[in-house]
Amino acid sequence: GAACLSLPVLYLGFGLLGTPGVGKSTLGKELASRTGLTYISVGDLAKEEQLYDGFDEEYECPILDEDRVIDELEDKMHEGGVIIDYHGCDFFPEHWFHIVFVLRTDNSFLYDRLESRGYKGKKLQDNIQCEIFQTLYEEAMLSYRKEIVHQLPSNTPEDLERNLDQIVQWVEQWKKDNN
Ligand code: DAT
Repeated sequence: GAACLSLPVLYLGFGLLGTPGVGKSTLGKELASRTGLTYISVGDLAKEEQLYDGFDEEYECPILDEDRVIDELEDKMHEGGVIIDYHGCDFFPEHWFHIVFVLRTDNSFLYDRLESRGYKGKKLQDNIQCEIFQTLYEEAMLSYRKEIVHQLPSNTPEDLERNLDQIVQWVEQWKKDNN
């Protein structure tokens, strides 16, 4: 298949984190197509495989069954070459990731993106607060060695292009150093 055209990417695990709406799936999918890495959205996976354990009445959403998510992903993470997209990370095993990027978006941009996604009321406010308080950046800094956690601005299409260029370059270097 097409994957044979690129060098195998040994054991590279890659975390793409941040508040909903910051641009994880946009960046992750484009990165996958430029690097040959596999993009996995934990949210989508949970939906497809129904990896849930109960229902959160306050937020009106199913509660992720973290143990089953880990079971489901463990083999893929050991094969490597995977980009994992999720907002949180405190339940992922530390050895999964060689590098973690936390995307950051200014309030005004994020507000518009979440509103046009249909978020309103408490859900909208809580997600904006999550970004203001840099909750997910701090979670990443507590969950992984600080040296592997990087913040990237994700406000504009120019940011997206710059982030793509920078990460593609990093991945290319990683392949050279590790194969
Ligand atoms: P996430 O996966 O983090 O929830 P997304 O990739 O679905 O976010 O992006 C949310 C919306 O914002 C979507 O309409 C695309 C847009 N977007 C993403 N990154 C952007 C950027 N750097 N500049 C402008 N818009 C962006």
